[in-house]
Amino acid sequence: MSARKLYWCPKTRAIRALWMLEELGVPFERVFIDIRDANARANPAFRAVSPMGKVPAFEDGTTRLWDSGAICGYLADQYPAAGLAPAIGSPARGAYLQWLLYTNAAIEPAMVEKFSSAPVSTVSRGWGSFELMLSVLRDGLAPGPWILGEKFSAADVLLGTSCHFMRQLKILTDEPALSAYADRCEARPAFQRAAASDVL
Ligand SMILES: N[C@@H](CCC(=O)N[C@@H](CS)C(=O)NCC(=O)O)C(=O)O
Repeated sequence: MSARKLYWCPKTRAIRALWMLEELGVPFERVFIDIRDANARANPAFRAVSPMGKVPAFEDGTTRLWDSGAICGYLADQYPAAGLAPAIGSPARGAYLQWLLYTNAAIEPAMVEKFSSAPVSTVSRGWGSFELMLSVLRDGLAPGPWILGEKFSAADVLLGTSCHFMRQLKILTDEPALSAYADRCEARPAFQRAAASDVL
């Protein structure tokens, strides 16, 4: 039994945590939670780690996290030797944090907007608009190959899964640069191991 437990359900945002753990090669126990089953979501051990009853959630000894961005950021910092986060105090740290948070702060709300017919008010919406979110991401990735340049980081785990999901949802059309980025992310052996094991 590992001190590290990942509460997971296939084909969900939990693949971000899976991919990250594959990048690090850290052992962990995987606990399946069927998010479509109210009884499974009510499991007290799960709810103690994930108050919103959502996956992924991650337990590491007494540390408990229940957001994919927080989990990836935490793991990158816990295992600095893997080099998946610029060190605190390094000039790249700011850009890293910016992009690490971009998925949950802007990409996901913008994806919801894309699927809804609500009128857009770019002033009051933290994510601007779907088009604005995409253009900022496109510009950020222009130097490439990764969001911080030559160095792959935990921010790419977040952004890469977002591009992967947007492609699956067919809302990443006519975006050759973002598509090529998604290809690069999906070609990483750790992503492939995570995707291959993202099944029951
Ligand atoms: N911001 C959270 C969102 C997690 C989330 O909404 N997960 C979905 C699956 S992709 C879930 O568990 N839904 C179950 C429910 O809300 O009942 C994260 O990024 O981890």
